[in-house]
Amino acid sequence: MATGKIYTHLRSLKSQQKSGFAVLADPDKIAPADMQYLARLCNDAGVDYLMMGGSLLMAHQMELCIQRFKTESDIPVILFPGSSAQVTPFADALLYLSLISGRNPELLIGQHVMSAPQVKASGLEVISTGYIIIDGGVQTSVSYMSNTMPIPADKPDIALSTAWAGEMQGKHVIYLDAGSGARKPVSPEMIRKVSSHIDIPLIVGGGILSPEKVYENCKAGANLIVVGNAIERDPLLIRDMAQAARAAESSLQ
Ligand code: 1GP
Repeated sequence: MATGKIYTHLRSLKSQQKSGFAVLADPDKIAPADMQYLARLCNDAGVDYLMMGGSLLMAHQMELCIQRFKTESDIPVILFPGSSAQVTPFADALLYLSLISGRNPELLIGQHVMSAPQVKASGLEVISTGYIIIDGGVQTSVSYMSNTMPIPADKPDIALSTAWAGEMQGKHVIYLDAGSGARKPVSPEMIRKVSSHIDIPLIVGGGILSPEKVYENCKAGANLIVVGNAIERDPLLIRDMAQAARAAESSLQ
């Protein structure tokens, strides 16, 4: 059983049928100079986590972004890496993603072997993640870059079977992702089906645009909601989205 601080929190959300909220910042899209403003918004909204990661990493400013964020906030930073080049000890934790909806051996185990010495030495809390891509109605960066086919959006049984396989392999969390900028986010039906049949925390992201959608997904059983694009466009959404995640949790008690 993993015992890190962040995983313990995610497990407690699961066992209490609660939900948290994470803001995803893409280091290629945000400037280090904007990180302190983002940190203050996250503090005021009671955001649970900042996630950092992207498909490319051309700007090479991720570490600086994390450092700037941390000058203003104690909110833990979780890496959501597009590749092993995005592993840095400046963060607090790492979603150690295995793309179990795909059949690309590099993303199931290859990159993990290559980066294992670096990850071991990093001191990061490692959260083993069964990463499942769901068709979001448009080709997203993640499905193109990973060269894998997403699970059809109307096949919750395949999503559940994949999540079960991940859980039985010992993954710590399952992440259902419609992909950044998805036209259709993961459906509440699929979230409910997967969440109600697994004992590990469920993270959900991709194409979530409104606080109402956050609320609906939390009610369906998501334990952590991740939003990137919508917040890039309108950072003031952070407050209402974080509030929606909290409201859904309290009405479940
Ligand atoms: C995290 O990839 C998503 O799972 C983020 O998606 O940028 O569409 O919110 P958005």
